[in-house]
Amino acid sequence: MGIEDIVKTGVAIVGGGPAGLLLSQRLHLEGVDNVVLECRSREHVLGRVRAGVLEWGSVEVLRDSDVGGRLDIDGHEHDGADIVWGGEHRLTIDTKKYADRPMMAYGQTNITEDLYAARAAMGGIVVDEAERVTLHDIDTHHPSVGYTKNGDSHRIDCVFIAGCDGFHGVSRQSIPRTERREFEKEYPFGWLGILSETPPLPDLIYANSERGFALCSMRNPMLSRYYIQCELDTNLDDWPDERFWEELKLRFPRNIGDAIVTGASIEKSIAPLRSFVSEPMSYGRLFLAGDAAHIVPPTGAKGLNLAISDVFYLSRALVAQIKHGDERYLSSYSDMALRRVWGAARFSWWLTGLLHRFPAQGSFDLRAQQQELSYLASSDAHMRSVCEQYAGLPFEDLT
Ligand code: RFL
Ligand code: PHB
Repeated sequence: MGIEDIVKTGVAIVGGGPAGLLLSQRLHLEGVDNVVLECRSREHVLGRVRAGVLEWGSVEVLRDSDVGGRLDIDGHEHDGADIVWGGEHRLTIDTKKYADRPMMAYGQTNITEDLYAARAAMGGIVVDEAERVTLHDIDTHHPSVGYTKNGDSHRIDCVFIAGCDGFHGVSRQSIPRTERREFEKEYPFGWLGILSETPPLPDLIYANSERGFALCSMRNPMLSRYYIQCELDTNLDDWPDERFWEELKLRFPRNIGDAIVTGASIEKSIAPLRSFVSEPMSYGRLFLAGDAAHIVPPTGAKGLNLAISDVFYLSRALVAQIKHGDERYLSSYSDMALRRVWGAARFSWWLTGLLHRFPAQGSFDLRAQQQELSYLASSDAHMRSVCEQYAGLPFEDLT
């Protein structure tokens, strides 16, 4: 099949998740033309239930990208999160008090909807159901991206390519294996999550329990999100709603369990936990952002926030290069983004270790885990450090 259609643009963006759409929006606002290629249908992308916790820095980036309208009305500002353990103890990761900034509960599904609406309102080009996406000549001055749609072949000639296509995308794989260093850790458990149209608890609460980790979270006053640690080979069919609610309640102290309002689930899924970082985050004219370059276990609520900070750095760098011929930001993009990525990767790994039950955990490990929670509850110094990281590390500029 011959090439039927060639489009020229400044930045070809592979992936229409939060990273790709936000980059498109920020570039457009700065007058840099771009095209987004998404392999799935709009319905599929908007049907995914994922993150729910935003750092304040992320809220500010979204506002600055003209997509803060609904977030400011429907988002729920809160002071952090609680941790319960040992069936009776409770502490608060009070980011407002210790890090001077609150957190925001606002679903990734809503952010994606807001971004799609903003792109459409501004006439942005987002091609969905783009098949067989391939990257070409990424280490030259004339890169391109090919794809097919409805059986027709297309090519986008561009100045730069942004790989925002998530962990399973093609962008990272297009960097020669010898040019990549990958750091990976798989955890021996997953999270079984449900969404239900029930009022959430007023606080976001993580539980370290002898039955395994659990989490009560929220989306809006009539939408709750709950998770329990599960075996990797868990079958969803074995977890009807009644069994989920019963197990969830058992992992919290009695008074909290009793306060959970149960109801029919509207979504139920299992996510394996993994830590992964691929370095560097750029190769030639290709720049990676979000899950395409790194994955964190959800315990620290960092994945979406990292996607947003990557896009903040990358949009600034592409605009400086394309509009002002200033290459300093683009040449330091990978190093700058990776410093923040490793900060969040380490924190997420640490919090995962603190709150979960591991198969080979002996009595010593369990006592050390309990001791660290008691220490966190009693030490202002430790608490301040944890709050600084949960609230999100600051964004860097060139020195
Ligand atoms: P996405 O969201 O995976 O989007 C990538 C998009 O690229 C498309 N794609 C392709 N398009 C074209 N060609 C190809 N060859 C392509 N291959 C893939 C995909 O269809 C998709 O639309 O990555 P992005 O944009 O980097 O966003 C990252 C976030 O989605 C992710 O980090 C967060 O959801 C992680 N996460 C959380 N992050 C937080 O900051 N706070 C949280 O509270 C939080 N909770 C979570 C989470 C992730 C979870 N799961 C399911 C892993 C809770 C869970 C359970
Ligand atoms: C969520 O609301 O989905 C959520 C909250 C906190 C996390 C992970 C996920 O650490």
